[in-house]
Amino acid sequence: MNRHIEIAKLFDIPCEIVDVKPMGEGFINDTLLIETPEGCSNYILQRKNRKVFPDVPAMMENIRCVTAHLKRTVAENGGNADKEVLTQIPLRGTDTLYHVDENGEYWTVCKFIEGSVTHDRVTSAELAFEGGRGIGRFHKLLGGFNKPLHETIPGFHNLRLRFEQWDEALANDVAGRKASVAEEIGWIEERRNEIMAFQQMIETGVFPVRVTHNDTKISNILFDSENKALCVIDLDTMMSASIFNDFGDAIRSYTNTGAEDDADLNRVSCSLEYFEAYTRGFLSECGDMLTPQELEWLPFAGRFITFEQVLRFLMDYLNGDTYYKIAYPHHNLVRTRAQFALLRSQELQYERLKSIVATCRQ
Ligand code: ADP
Ligand code: GN1
Ligand code: MG
Repeated sequence: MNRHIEIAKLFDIPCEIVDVKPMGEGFINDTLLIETPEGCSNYILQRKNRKVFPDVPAMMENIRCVTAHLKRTVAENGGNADKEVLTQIPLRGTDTLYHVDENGEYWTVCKFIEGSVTHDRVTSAELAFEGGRGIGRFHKLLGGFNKPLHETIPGFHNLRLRFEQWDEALANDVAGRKASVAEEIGWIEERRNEIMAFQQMIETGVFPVRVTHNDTKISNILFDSENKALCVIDLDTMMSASIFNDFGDAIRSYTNTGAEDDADLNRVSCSLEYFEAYTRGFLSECGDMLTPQELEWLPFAGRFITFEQVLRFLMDYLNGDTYYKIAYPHHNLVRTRAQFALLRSQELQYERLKSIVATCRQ
């Protein structure tokens, strides 16, 4: 029997399992579809990336607490908790949300949300608005959540830590690629002070610590068949941090007129139309709960997280491509350049971004 079917059968799935097939486009985990007969729900099987998530049990505990809270609040607000919130499935006869195989690999199962679609990029302002509304609503629903979460990837969006890793990568130059990317290294170094000044503000408590998703790119939200935001997925990186991680990563993803790894840099830019649409959608749901300081710094969030992504892709290239899945040899360098083009576009249009946020606040 297919080994994935055997693993799927360990979970509390109340139907026959017909097949398990690869699906999804994530860079981190392996995602498979568990097919069941007509009339039964399908499921998602995931092998969680142990290198990226050193403590999968703690991560699944975070997901258990967050989804329980979301299901309660969605139901209280008259929504459909089954479609709007991920349902994790435990191992048969237990409440354990993961299986560890003979190689020490971690596996999890959640319900497949039928009728949903995902997008890799924005194709209309309406879609950007909906994405913003979906993430804004997610924050609104989590507003009353006050359980401490495990920090499953320490310092995930902490640029102080990222610069420490960066300095180490440069010093070690393990893949021998440093000399060939001198210009790209300059992009990072020229911005170190400005980025660290913002990091310092975060550390000194100018902004509240919230429950954040930390990976709000467009492929991590399901839309319904009419492209209305349905369910936020990929909850692996849920932790306590600042709102800028979620707004910023979404801006990085939703405003890009090109692909995240576009080889044609002429296609890459920050669309003001999509920026405005996303911001409107986001603030329509959670604008009321943000502080004046958070609102003031929202326009910088996209630059902060896009900068971080340039650094992380280039660092992975310097480290010999050990973190992100790559599709071809210099993929991480292509990603670096494409994300830098997006960062430059945000920098050049920064005054416009600020005035758009100011207008959307009214
Ligand atoms: P990764 O961490 O590798 O990005 P994700 O959890 O984001 O993995 O899943 C990868 C893709 O699988 C998603 O972008 C989405 O298309 C699909 N997917 C994941 N979970 C579900 C679900 N519960 N229902 C429907 N599709 C899903
Ligand atoms: C990864 O898991 P996925 O594909 O949704 C990464 C994000 C990056 C993103 C870039 C845990 O997201 O931080 O922003 O790729 N996730 C992790 O596309 O590192
Ligand atoms: Mg994902």
